[in-house]
Amino acid sequence: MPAPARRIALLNPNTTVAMTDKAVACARAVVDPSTEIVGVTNRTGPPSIESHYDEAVAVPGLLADVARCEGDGIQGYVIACFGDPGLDAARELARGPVLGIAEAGMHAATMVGRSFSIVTTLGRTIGQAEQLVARYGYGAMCHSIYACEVPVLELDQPASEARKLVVELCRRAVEVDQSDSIVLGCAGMADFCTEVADQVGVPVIDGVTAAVTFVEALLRLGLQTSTRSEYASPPAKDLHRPGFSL
Ligand code: 5HY
Repeated sequence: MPAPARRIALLNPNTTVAMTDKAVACARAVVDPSTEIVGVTNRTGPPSIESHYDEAVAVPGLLADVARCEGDGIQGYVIACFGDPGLDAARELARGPVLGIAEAGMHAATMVGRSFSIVTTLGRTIGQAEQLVARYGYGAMCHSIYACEVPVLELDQPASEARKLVVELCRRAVEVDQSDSIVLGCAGMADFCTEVADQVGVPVIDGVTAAVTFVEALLRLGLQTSTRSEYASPPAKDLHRPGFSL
C-alpha cells in the first residue's frame, strides 16, 4: 500500500464518535484517493457543542488532539464544528494548515454567489455564527441566519424532522432573503447537502467537505500556516500553578 500523498486530521471537538464517523465518510467521498482522512474524536468535553460553555470546555481536549497529531505526521487539519472552536490556538500549535468548517463553508459560498444564508441548529448559536460572519468579513454577503431548533444529537433522528425543517428555512432564505446559496451550520448536517440542494434549487454548502478539499488544495500548493508573528508556536509554559492541578 503506497504511503498517502497527504494526511489530514478531521478533528471533532465534541465527544460523539458517530458524528466523527459520519463527517469522515463525507470527507473521504470528496478527497483524492491519495489523501488520507484521519478522524479524531475529542477525549474530553461535551457530546455536542451548543453553547459558549460547551465550546470553552471542548477546546483543551481539541488542542491536546492537535499536539498528538503533530507527533503523528498529520499535515493538515479540519475543525469539524460550526463554531470553529480553538481555530487560532490550533494554528499556533500545528505546522500545517488548519481550517474551520464555518470558515470554509462561508468562503465556498462567496465563490458561487453574491450572497448566502446560514441554517444552523439552535437559535442560541446564532450569535456565534454572526461573530464568525463578521470575523471572516462576510457581513454584506450573509443575508440571514436561521435555526431549525433541532439539537445536534437529534439531527439524525427521523422524529426530529430536521431535514424537512432545514429545507423550509432554506426556501425562506432563497425566496424571502434572496440568498444565492446556503451554508449548513453543523457538522452533523454534512450528509444533508444533496437532498436539500435538490429541493431548494441553489448551491447548498457543507463545511466539512468544503474544508477538507480546501486543506487538500493548500497542501498541494505547499502552503502552511505563516509563523511570522500571530501564529508562531506559543511560548512553552507550565500550565499548573505550583502545588495545584486541574
Ligand atoms: C457542530 N456543534 O458542528 C456544532 C453545531 C452547532 O457539536 N458540532 C457540534 O450547533 O453549533
